[in-house]
Parts: sequence; C-alpha cells; structure tokens
Amino acid sequence: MQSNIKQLHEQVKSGSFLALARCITIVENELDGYQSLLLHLHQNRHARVIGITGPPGAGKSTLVNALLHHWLKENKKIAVLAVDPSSPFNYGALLGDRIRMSEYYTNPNIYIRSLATRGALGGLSARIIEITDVVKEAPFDFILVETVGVGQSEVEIAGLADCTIVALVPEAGDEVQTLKAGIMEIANIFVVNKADRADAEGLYRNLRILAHEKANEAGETLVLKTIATENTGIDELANGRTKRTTRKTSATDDGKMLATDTGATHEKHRS
Ligand SMILES: Nc1nc2c(ncn2[C@@H]2O[C@H](COP(=O)(O)OP(=O)(O)O)[C@@H](O)[C@H]2O)c(=O)[nH]1
Ligand SMILES: [Mg+2]
Repeated sequence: MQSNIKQLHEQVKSGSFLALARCITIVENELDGYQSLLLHLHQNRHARVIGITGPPGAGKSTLVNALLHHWLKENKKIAVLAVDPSSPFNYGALLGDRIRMSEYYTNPNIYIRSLATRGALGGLSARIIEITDVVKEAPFDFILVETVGVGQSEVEIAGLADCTIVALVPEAGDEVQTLKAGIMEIANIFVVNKADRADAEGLYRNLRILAHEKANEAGETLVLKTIATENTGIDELANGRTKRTTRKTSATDDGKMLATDTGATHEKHRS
C-alpha cells in the first residue's frame, strides 16, 4: 500500500473527516492509489447502512434531517451520502425550512457528502458501493444513503443497505397501484411521509394491506407514518427495526435500525 494512502486510511479510521473526504474523492474519481485503498479496507461492521429512496419531493432529505436530529440526541455519529441531484445537500441548504440542515455541516458527529449521479436522471453514484465501504472504515454508527427513486436505484440501494426505507407521499397514491414489482421485496420500511395531508391515511392503509399480503419468512415490511417537517413519527422510524426483527436472531444491539438479513447483505458484497 502506498504510504500516503496508508496514512490517509489510518486517519479515516481514527475519525478524520478531512482524510475521509480525500479518500472518497480518490475512489469516486479513481485517482492514483484507489485500488490499493479498496484492497486494504477492513470493514467496520459497526456502522449500519440505511438507504432512503423514493420519488423526488417525498421528503427524503427532510427525513434524513429528522433522523440526524434524533440520533444526535443519542450522541450517535452519522455519515450522510446524498445521491439525489435535487437534494438540498447539494445546494448548501439555503431555503426556508432547509436552513436547519446547514447547522449539521459543522457538527463534529456528522459527516455529509453529496455524490454525483451516474446519469442525468439520478439513481446511484457509479462508485457508491466502494464509497460506502470507505465510509464504513470511519467510526460512524449510521451511514444514511439518500437516493432519488428512479429506475433501478431502489433495487440497487437495497443491495447496498442493511435497511432500506422507501418514502412515499399521499400524492403517490396512484403510483402505489403500480408499484414496481420488487419494491415490496426490497423495502424494509415504507414511510408514508407528509401524514399531515388529508389523504395520507388511505395510502397508509393500502400499504399495510400490501405489506401483509407480501409478508414472507423474513417478516413483513413495516409501514409507518411520519411528518418529517415536524419530527413526528421519527422515534418510531428510528426504532422500527424492533418489530421487524424480533422473529430473527439478528435483533442484537442497542436500538439500531436493522434489516432482517444484514449478514447476507454483507456476505453478498464480500464475495
Ligand atoms: N407538509 C409536509 N411537507 C413536507 C414533509 N416532509 C417534507 N416536506 C416538504 O416537502 C418538500 C420536499 O422535501 P425534500 O426533503 O426535499 O424531498 P426529497 O426530494 O425527497 O429529498 C420540502 O419543501 C419539505 O419541506 C411533511 O411531512 N409534511
Ligand atoms: Mg432530497
């Protein structure tokens, strides 16, 4: 391993955001030493990778914001990888209710990074799996990956995350009828956000029915209502894994959002 890469790697492991930023850039752009870096990752099994996907405007960034707020109170360390081209993270949080997010940029327990998308439509960044592996080297409790739900990205994110949250809003009511095959299988949690809207209840009920119909031995997709802008339902979201995993032995630690098949997900990536 090149000595400069080795040094950066050590700094990432000891929590340097500067070194982490540098390493992500190296991997994202395939700069000198990136392969050597990837080969020497140890994989911190501690961090939970949580994917948040859903259509533009569903409130994914607002949910991320609310989760940050929740976990900061528990003194957690969190990384956010935003792969949503419309994400306010990309624009430095300027407008109205988004101003709150900017305060997190300077919080020593939070690392936020936006990543370029592979195509104009969004989806995941070309190197997101490798980048997430790099972030896992740093001492985070959670790694949140926000991606706009277009095309394949929901399915891709599920391969990457320990837990996948699919955010939907009442306006998406009709979309639910035509929810892409496979989304039920990849969603660990459905969030009906903007529950302050009148028609949220209908969507919530339909999703509950759908989740029940599609339940399998791994459990049933959890369906929750949130009002992200008011931090309503966020405790339930952050604690959601309990119900979901009680049937499985993977319900281990101290209240982390946890998918049912965490082990399998990791193995898949390691092979
Ligand atoms: N009424 C209402 N508006 C919300 C809620 N959550 C988010 N929003 C608003 O919906 C818009 C889109 O949110 P954003 O988080 O950027 O969505 P994203 O594109 O999925 O990341 C913003 O104006 C938010 O303030 C909610 O629970 N209720
Ligand atoms: Mg967003």
